[in-house]
Amino acid sequence: MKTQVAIIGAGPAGMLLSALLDRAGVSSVVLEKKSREYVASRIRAGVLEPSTMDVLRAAGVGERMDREGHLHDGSRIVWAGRDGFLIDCAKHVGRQLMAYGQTNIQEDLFADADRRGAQMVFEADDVALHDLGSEHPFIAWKGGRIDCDFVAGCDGFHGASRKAIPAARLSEFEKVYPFGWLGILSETPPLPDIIYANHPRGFALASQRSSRLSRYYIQVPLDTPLESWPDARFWDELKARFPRELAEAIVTGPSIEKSIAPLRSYVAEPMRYGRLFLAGDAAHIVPPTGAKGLNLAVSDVYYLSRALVDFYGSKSSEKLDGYSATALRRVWASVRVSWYLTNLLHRFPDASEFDQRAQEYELEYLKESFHAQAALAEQYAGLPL
Ligand code: FAS
Ligand code: PHB
Repeated sequence: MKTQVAIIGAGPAGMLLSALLDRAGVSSVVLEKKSREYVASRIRAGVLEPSTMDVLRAAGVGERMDREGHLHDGSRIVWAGRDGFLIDCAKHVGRQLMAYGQTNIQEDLFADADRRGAQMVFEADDVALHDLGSEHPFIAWKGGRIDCDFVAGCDGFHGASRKAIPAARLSEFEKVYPFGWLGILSETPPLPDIIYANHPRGFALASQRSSRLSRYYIQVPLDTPLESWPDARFWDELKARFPRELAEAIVTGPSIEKSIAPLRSYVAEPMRYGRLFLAGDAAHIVPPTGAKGLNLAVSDVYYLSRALVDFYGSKSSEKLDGYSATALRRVWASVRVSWYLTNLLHRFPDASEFDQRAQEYELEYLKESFHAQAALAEQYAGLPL
């Protein structure tokens, strides 16, 4: 098999790259380790930055998002039993955010791929990357071989791509947080806003997937067994962390999905090795506190697709040579604000009452200061592409 770009991973980064390249006449093949059903069933992100909406529309997969997604002026932060403040992106940035689940985006990307007859290989075992330093790299797996000009490593944090880069050529920056997020999905009407809660008992988040599908999270210790959180206990703890009038408005119901995700910040530099380009979680991970993970995958793919199209269109490799530095500027901006919000909103195991007070007074300052809110809204909405 031969193609111009071999894409490893059929998550949002890989499938969006396939769509953008196809629209520009650049051929690609997507190689995915798991089954299509498995990839399509994952419950993950839920909040889209304005630039993500723009890129999805440009890729021809924004129609259902615009029809079914919910626009929000921003997300709210509450603490100390009060109604807090809105991170008002509409006011400070002039753009709204979209609540639309990554699961839906994955479905939309697969439906688009079927419509355009995209080449995808699922359940590809033992994917290995070869000759990345040459002009003729290739990918081998149990089912065959793909000869290509470029390899896009879109295979997530645990994928094969980043591991194909010699350790001496990679700088890694990591911070692991001493807690996780226990998330549930329930077929209940959500609260109207996306709300982050700082509470001495721990962080909580109220979000949504549709008018009949709610997504909630609470911070839990890292060694928490999932079975120690029956639904009733989850709902009690979630309500205990929100101000009373919000807690009373939460509609409870049976969970249809429940899982615990660890939190880490991670960046690998550079996001390129020879003819291999990393995009999305393959290159970086952020704690979901800033709703950045999926949005960064989209911005990486926007930059990488533009660089590849330039190479094939005008034979210029300038954008390819600048890809890593360009993507990393936006990556580090998102990594920093996600780290900042994680420290501001969570109760660390070794936190004292002083630490809690300091968090609450930083929140008071944010509530009172126009400039502080403008700076936070600008970062939460995501820097322009
Ligand atoms: P993905 O991990 O989505 O996709 C990578 C794909 O590569 C997968 O399908 C995988 O099977 C495949 N793959 C792996 N190894 C391979 C190999 N060797 N060969 C071939 N294929 C291989 N972000 C938010 O903004 N908000 C959230 O609430 C949120 N919650 C999350 C919860 C969990 C449990 C996880 C893991 C992530 C969460 N994220 C969240 C981040 C998430 O949305 C990612 O940022 C997003 O999926 C990144 O997309 P990709 O880079 O495509 O990576
Ligand atoms: C979600 O809806 O899953 C969500 C919302 C905001 C976040 C993280 C996750 O910061």
